[in-house]
Amino acid sequence: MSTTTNSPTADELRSRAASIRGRNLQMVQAAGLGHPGGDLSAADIVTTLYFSVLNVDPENPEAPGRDRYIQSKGHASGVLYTALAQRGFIPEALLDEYMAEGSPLNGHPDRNKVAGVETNTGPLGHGMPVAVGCALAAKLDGASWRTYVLTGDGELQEGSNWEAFMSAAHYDLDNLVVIVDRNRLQQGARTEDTNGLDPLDDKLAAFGWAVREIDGNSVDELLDTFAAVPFVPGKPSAIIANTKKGRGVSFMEDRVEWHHKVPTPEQVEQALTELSA
Ligand SMILES: Cc1ncc(C[n+]2csc(CCOP(=O)(O)OP(=O)(O)O)c2C)c(N)n1
Ligand SMILES: [Mg+2]
Repeated sequence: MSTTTNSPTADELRSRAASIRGRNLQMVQAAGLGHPGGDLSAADIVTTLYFSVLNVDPENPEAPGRDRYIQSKGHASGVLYTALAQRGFIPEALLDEYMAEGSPLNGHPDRNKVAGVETNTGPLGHGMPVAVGCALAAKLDGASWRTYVLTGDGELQEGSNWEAFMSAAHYDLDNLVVIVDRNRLQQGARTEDTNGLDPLDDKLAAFGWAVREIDGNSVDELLDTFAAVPFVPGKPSAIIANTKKGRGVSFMEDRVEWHHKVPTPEQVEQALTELSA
């Protein structure tokens, strides 16, 4: 099985992330729907995973030995589909049909419709439990593939995550990595004003995870951190990825309304100019 892509440099990954952000925003604008803020906060994480970390093969998306990437924050389907298209899992032209009637590119990813989508997500709080099941299955099989799961931070207010965190440590799942997109915003509010998560590192450590906190919009830090997995042998690895919602576009960054606001064509043009600078 091929891994990814001739080991791109950090600069190539940054260019790739900018390209994914731009195409993602065009897609949201054309659809008139989407979650651009959470797409853009996660763009560096998703790009680094698909283009440098995950052992996946677009020619054989269900290869048994592949790594599993589960995007629990399924509302950020825009960044997932754009990455899958640029990585060769789905035709790039399909992005023009994002959320159109009858399109396989639903607002929430569907594994039965889109090659490379590992599990259906969208209702928050479901990715972590599924990821624990995947990682436990690999361990029971003696297989070497890993499971990576991306959650939102507001999403961690769902109790199912904490049951999953607990069982991952119980089963010593050091083949499991959670990346928390810690953009500090959820739908309509800041996380710490809604149901605070801090100190998140201490909470995850208390649940038995090895934790690292990084700049989740830094490709360099992401590369270093993924290379260090498992952080502690025998423990699942948690990456608290401090990001900005709307990252890369000045008028979107850290603005709560861009959770699901749709840019105008003029705003997309401005965004593309900023992203290519
Ligand atoms: C169980 C459930 N409740 C509510 C929603 C509606 N919803 C979609 S996104 C979102 C906010 C998610 O915030 P966060 O996890 O921080 O995501 P991000 O900031 O990365 O977009 C909510 C409440 C949902 N999808 N699922
Ligand atoms: Mg958030």
